[in-house]
Amino acid sequence: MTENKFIYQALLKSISAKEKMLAILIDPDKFSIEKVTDFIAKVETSIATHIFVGGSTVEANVTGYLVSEIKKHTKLPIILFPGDVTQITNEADGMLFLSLISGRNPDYLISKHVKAVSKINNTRLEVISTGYILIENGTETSVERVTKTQPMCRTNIQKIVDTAKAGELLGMKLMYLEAGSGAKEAVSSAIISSVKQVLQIPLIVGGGIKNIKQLEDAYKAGADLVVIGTAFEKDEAFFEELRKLPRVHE
Ligand code: 1GP
Repeated sequence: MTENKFIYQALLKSISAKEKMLAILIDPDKFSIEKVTDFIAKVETSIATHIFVGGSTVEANVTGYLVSEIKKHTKLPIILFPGDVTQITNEADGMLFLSLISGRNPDYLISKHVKAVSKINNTRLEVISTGYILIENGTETSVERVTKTQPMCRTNIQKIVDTAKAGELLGMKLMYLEAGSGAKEAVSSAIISSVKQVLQIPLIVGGGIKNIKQLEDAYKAGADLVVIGTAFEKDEAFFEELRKLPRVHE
């Protein structure tokens, strides 16, 4: 395994230039491969800066093929956002090495990571240690079901802040506030801004963001990178709106 830090360095550079980032999440389980060319052409003309690939339940070997097809059509960094060890593939550029620090299931805090090492050793992926915090959104999410963990209470902001800070103190390089795919309520601005105030590391926010207003609100509250998946699966016209947004935010 080689040590490369291009993706992370570029992320830090964008943050210092006050550029906000947007990752389009492609869930191999919900995405039909025939759509790749058209879909990525739209991603390319939007303000998207990254492509994330992953899902809670994905059949083994599907991810590698999908990533290689996506790669034929874009130079954007493709980053794995794996729900499981089976989703790790050398076809991607990087991987979020997620530890579900909102939960107390040792499998998702460390066990799966140990199992992943032999696979990662055979890749050139840039592996980025990421604290993953699931926040309640009004309905049960697949992350909850699959990981058998409770999300954090959205009104206990201090606990969410302390959890994020604990992750940073443990050496995590990114923090991801997650409301869950298709969430009814996205992570609130109050949570985002409170967490942002205590963190030095970049902040990712995702789950339930469906329109420009919510995207702008997340950026204003302090999200450095926003992840959107479901809104594009449902309505690719959303890409059109994204062409109008400026990349630089004060
Ligand atoms: C899910 O945060 C991501 O893990 C994106 O959520 O699908 O609701 O955009 P959506």
